[in-house]
Amino acid sequence: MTLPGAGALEGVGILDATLREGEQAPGVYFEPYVKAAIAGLLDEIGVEVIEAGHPFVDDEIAEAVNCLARRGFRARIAAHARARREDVEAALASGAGFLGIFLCVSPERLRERGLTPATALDQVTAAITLAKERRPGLIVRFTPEDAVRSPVADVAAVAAAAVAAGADIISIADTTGCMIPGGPRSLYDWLSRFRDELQRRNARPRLAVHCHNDRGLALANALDGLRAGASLVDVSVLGLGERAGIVDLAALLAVLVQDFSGNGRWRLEKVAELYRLVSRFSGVPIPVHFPVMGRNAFRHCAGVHSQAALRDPRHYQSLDPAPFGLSPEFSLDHMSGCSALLHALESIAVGDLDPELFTAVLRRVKAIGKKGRTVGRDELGWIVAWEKAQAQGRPVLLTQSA
Ligand code: HCA
Ligand code: CU
Repeated sequence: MTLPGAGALEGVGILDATLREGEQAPGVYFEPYVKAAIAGLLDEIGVEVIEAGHPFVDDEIAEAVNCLARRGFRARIAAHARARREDVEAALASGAGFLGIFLCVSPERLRERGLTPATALDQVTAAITLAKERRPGLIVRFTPEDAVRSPVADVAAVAAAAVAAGADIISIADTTGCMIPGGPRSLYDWLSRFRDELQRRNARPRLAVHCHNDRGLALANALDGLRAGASLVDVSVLGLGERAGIVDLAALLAVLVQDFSGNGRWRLEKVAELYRLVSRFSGVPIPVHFPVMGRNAFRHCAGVHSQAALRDPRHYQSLDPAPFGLSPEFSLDHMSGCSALLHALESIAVGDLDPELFTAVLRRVKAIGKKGRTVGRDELGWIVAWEKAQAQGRPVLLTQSA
């Protein structure tokens, strides 16, 4: 039941990209005032960076980035930009304190755009130099897009030039979610080789990882990235983003706090409110079985599970819901046994039922469960009243309490 500790990860920060990558999920758009509300909660939770949008794309996005940048948050507000003068100008005008510049340096993409590794390097260097000259205090991140499908040495050459031009952070993007921990395409291996290549070029930037979830491995890959020395992880609420999205904020928080001694660094009790807000305004429901924030994430069902988890939830939980302001729950359906029913009856203040009545209630709960739904606390009260009246041969008043 106990898990060996995974060790501490000092200085690991979170970059939340819900407002930028999340808005790239089909049909998702947050009004500027919704962005302000989301950013406010992210700041309270304690993320290090809030990636707020790509100002060059749209005036309303630029305005929203500008408003957030002036809010005086503890978190840095980041603007996204291609490695182009016009994008960098728009990002600088937004007042963001963090600039993320991206360019794909894979041979195929360079060829397609008529670029060579040398011209790409010049383009990145020019964009960073412009940004740093105008705003020396700006934190600049360079992301070689689709880095992991590009030769390590090519990426390192451009990244080292970016660092020489003033980039503070290099973010390694698994743009297509193709990496596999422990497999032939491991982010740990890739990043380790990349760090060596950078060191040979005397570049020691902070490293970040941006992992897409196409294979459902985004979080696992991000943890692999941390193991290889990255110290900033990109996430979004609900993992929202292009296609299958990126790393989910709540799941990463749960792991960092409970498995990597990150306790006290983030205000987890605010996370549920943030998820409700983002789900409502993105129109994307939270899947019931979603880790941490799903309706069923800490809900026990089968009789054997409920019986043991009622004695001690840790028998069937490796995560503690309490820091998120949540607690274990026990569902009532066709799988339920005596323990779950007793617990539910206690929770609606129904005292001891005689054995026949108890059996009748349980039978009915199971019958409802077989119709494919759970029995709520209010419904349980009505069932008890109904079965009691049946047993006493009198009519039931459905408003009467048990
Ligand atoms: C994009 C691609 C990107 C960039 C990440 C970054 C990716 O939508 O622009 O700039 O850090 O996955 O590579 O999200
Ligand atoms: Cu992305």
